[in-house]
Amino acid sequence: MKKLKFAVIGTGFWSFYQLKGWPELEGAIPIAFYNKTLSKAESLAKNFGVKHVYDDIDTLLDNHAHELDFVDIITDVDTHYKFVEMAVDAGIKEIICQKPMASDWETAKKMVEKCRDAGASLYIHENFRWQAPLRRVKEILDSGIIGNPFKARVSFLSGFPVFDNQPFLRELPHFILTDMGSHVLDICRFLFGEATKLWCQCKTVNREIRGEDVAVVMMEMANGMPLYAEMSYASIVEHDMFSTVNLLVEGEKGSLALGPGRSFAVSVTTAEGTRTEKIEIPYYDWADPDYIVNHESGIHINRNILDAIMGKGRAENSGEDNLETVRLIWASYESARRGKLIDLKEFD
Ligand code: 89Y
Repeated sequence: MKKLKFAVIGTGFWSFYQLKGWPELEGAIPIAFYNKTLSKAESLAKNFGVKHVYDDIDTLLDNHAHELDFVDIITDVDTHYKFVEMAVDAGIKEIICQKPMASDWETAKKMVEKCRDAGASLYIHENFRWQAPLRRVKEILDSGIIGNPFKARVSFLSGFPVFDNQPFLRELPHFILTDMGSHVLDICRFLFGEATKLWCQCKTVNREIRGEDVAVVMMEMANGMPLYAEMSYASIVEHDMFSTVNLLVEGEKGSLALGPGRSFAVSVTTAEGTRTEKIEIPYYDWADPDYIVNHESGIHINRNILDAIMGKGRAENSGEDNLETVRLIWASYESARRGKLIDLKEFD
């Protein structure tokens, strides 16, 4: 089987897990790494048997653009646009970029437009919706067993010391909605479709960080259903949810719950009673146990993107699709700033 060649742009904390997801699929092989600190790229390159290592992105693109099937951008959010633009200008037609797409709404729109105009496919690596328990939740909702959902709650409540592994998160002027809201709000869209209106309130509980660490978003979905989404890195709760979400969905014929915490238990309650199944997450020696369901989901999203690149299907997380999640993030900040309900038709 021909393996697609790719370059990794950015070899920080997340890149190791992202890279480990690729060999599980056997369809893609990294050939070059870029990082602004060369030593970091070199040590990762040793680990993955990659020969070409750069701290100058222009040289990487000059030397390899002609042979790359795609690039995988895993840098800090404020550099995403720059690297997408450089890859597009170098003629690369398949571009994967980590979430969140960009550090603001205008840049995210510009990124999607840039790729569209150049005929390049942009994929946003928004992996939470690919977590195995959430795929099972979707299957159960689609089966109709709980009937039409009439209200739902999606929660991410955690006190996990996330800043130890990713110190740059402390400095983000907008933290919780860009970092976790990308996941939580994308899951809301994945399970329940688009929202029409939202209201949001944010708080900073941890005084050692620049941005907010708590947000509550109330949405009205296109089908009229109210959806309450909450996310927090300031929570001291019995069942910490890192790094997944908990859910409660109520439908006309029953309800569905995911949780508590990291139990990966999906319970369906109908007039006949409650049936609970535990979703087993396969073991990978490279995955961090604290992030296991999150790291494992990387394999599934990579498979979906790889298939799309090879012309074998549609990628769920295209730039265009993810822009709708980004819209929710920035409409939430706008709502929090103005203390107002936002009509999403008017937020563009
Ligand atoms: O982006 C988040 C994720 O996927 O897991 C943890 C994280 O990196 C920081 O909240």
